Amino acid sequence: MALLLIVPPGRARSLVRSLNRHDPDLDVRVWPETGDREEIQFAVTWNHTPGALSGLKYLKAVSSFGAGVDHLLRDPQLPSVPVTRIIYADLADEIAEFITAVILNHKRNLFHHFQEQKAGRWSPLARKTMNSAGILGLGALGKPAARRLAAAGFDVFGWSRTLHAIPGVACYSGENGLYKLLPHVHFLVCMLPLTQKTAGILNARVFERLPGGACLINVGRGQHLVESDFLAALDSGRLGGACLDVFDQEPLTAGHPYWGHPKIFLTPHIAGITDPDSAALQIAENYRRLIKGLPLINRINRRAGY
Ligand code: OXD
Repeated sequence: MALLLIVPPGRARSLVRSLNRHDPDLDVRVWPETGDREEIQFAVTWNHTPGALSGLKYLKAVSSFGAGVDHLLRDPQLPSVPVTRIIYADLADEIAEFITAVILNHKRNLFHHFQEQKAGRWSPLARKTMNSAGILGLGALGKPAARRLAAAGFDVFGWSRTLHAIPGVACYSGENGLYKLLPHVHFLVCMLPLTQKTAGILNARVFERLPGGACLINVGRGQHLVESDFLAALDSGRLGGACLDVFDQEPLTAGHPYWGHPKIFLTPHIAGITDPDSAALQIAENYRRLIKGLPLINRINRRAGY
């Protein structure tokens, strides 16, 4: 029985090292060196080439090497086996910290003042009166972010497919719920999984309901955002700024209008970076469970898409 890794080359070595530390008996193979494909029962992938898993006759489960599983589910030849993902408290904390940092920077005009410093100008700006945040997606990552922003003194609103109850967070669900929440939020944070229902959810209908000058933070997926609507909302002032951590195509293509846009702060998908050691712990655990026929941890609902 073997475990196959199809992960970016820069991440494979440390993941193998951590897996071997957690379980020295694991037979780990790194794509494309699969060895005997009939021995592979568990695969861990990040953005694998569609079809890469289809010839694995005895595959019993697949894990995403990350929190999102959209890259797996878009493979039309994905074998019909359980799918899991990597999620742990420190990752949720890291993402909540990133969102809080971006929000506080925007509110306190720190990016502006850094630009002014570079230009040798002394131009003080008072903090913005932006005191509310709306989190789209209240799963394992969204909830801690909502709690952290509430603890930082923001009025926090949350939206999800099914209604949640989180102390200190005004929760909404459904399309009507989304439209009710939007006028209240100065910072709109997308933490949704990418599914057929959420693709393109950040569109003109949403932007026009936000208060003028609101700030968008997207740590979900690039495909959540309708680019033309987004650029129009920035140009009209409906959106006063945005932080994008995720893009349709990663790395973001050279010459893309986002790179030089004065209202966009962009980061290269670093809001939360899967730690190989924490990932290895979960992968090794699920591998053990697979062998023993026990339920897998962090299993997703393939039909729901997350
Ligand atoms: C993700 C990740 O799913 O980086 O975006 O884990």
